[in-house]
Amino acid sequence: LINLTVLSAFITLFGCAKNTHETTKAKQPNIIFIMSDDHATNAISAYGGRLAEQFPDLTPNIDRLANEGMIMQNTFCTNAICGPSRAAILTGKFSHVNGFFKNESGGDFDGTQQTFPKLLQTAGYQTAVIGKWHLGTAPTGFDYSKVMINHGGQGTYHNTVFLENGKDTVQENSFHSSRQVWEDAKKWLTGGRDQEKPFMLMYQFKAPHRPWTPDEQFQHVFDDVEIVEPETFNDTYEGKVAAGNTWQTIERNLNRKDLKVAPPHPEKMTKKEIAAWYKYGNNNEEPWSPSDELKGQALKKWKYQKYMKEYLGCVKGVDHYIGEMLNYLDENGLAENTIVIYTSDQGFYLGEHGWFDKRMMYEESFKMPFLIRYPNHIAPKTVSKKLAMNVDFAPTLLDFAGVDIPSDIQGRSIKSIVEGTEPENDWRDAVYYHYYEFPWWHHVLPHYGVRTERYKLIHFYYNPEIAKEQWREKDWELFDLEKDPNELYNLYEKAGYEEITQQLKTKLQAMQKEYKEDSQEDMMKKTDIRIGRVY
Ligand code: SGN
Ligand code: CA
Repeated sequence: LINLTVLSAFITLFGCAKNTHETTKAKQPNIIFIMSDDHATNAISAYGGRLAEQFPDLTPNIDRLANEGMIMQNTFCTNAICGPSRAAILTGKFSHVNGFFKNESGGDFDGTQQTFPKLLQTAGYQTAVIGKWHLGTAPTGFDYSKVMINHGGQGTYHNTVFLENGKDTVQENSFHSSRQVWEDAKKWLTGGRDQEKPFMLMYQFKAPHRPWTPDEQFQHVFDDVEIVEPETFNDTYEGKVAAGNTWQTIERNLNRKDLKVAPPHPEKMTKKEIAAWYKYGNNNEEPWSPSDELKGQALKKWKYQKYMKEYLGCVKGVDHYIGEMLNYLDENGLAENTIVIYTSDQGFYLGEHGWFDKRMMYEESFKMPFLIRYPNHIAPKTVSKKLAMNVDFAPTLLDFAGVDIPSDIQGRSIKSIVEGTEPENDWRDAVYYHYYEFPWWHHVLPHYGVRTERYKLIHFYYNPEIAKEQWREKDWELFDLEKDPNELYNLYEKAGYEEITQQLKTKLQAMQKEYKEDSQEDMMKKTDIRIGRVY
């Protein structure tokens, strides 16, 4: 009898396992697209670098995705700023095609256009977006949405205001925004969706965005350490076109709000005075210092420490709530049939080149984290150095879901790359970039450029402060990333670089043609244009 029971249990188990395997194969995968705001690869241990060396266990949960799936080392955003990156991700199209090219005063995202969530929804997916959105218009293409709308769509770390399903305004006062987003995601996964259908959830944090405010439990993690400074902390910007004139320096442009220095007697101040207190030192005014003695390099070092401890505290929080999500998938039998992606809308400067913020086409802000896990489809611990862009995300997810990729999508699916089936030499050899928003917030001139595996060519084509409506022919930068990974030496017009410059210009023109880039006149107009929300 015992033997028979064992035998029948064995048969059931075997049969069951076989069945599960077959259904898994046929089933459309679930998708959890996790995105934070301003999280640089340099602050993820799996990517390595100085901070990973100092804190090998900085992001254990994000690292889990690298250990159980693939980490992509060369994924780039096509316009290193929030709304535009999100619009490129949703549509698979560059800013000049999807129409959302700057956060500020460039208008709002046209939600009537084709997006990958809409296409997945049509293909039978349950879709949801929870957390940061920042596209000006209400989300479209989602069965459920709960997105931050206060602070100009940026959301706040506390008392965050959300728009639920495009109609109800909900103020959440109980939790830090990262925890709130987790609570809402869990709620939707557990009781909010149709359990019979595959799902696609966009799980999107505000952190670690300015003003870098960690949740209480992560506020003091870095109190007793001195954060190591980057090699380029004191970049002189010599030979560069625009780097010397930005408003994103650690020394000059971090203000009291960023560094959490409250006025001594707020009760005696008007609202206007309090606002002025916190704004002081913003943009290019006198740098703010906590004391008369703290100036120059000492001030810069002090600000860097404060900034980094809070930034990394926010990163700890994001990582924690990614861990909660991964545990949830494990505990609910969802891990195997769910694709999990982690990325950020763009990178960020963590003191490199003396900066915070992003926008520039230099590696730290141009590069996005991109990690992807899909058990049985993507081999664990794999690393890819292939050149990918954020416009590739939409076609990739459609591809995994077995949905036809519309021909007007400009990115390419990286499915075969992550699955390791892409034939050698069949992939692109360069990526394209174009940034427009000037002068606010950080006085970074508009520029476009091309990056190959080894070189980067950037054109700062317009400077309305010098000459309105005038195309700038000569403001270029060229970097050899192999010899100069820190991008300190502009080689443009240096002897010996004529040929490579010519090749890169030819490549750039070909890409601009392929991607239907605007005319010179229209590019300049996009920088000058002032519609929609004005700062
Ligand atoms: C805010 C920040 C800027 C930041 C932009 C865009 N200032 O305006 O420092 O560059 O957002 O960021 S703040 O004092 O209001 O925080 S983005 O991630 O949304 O593109
Ligand atoms: Ca951002």
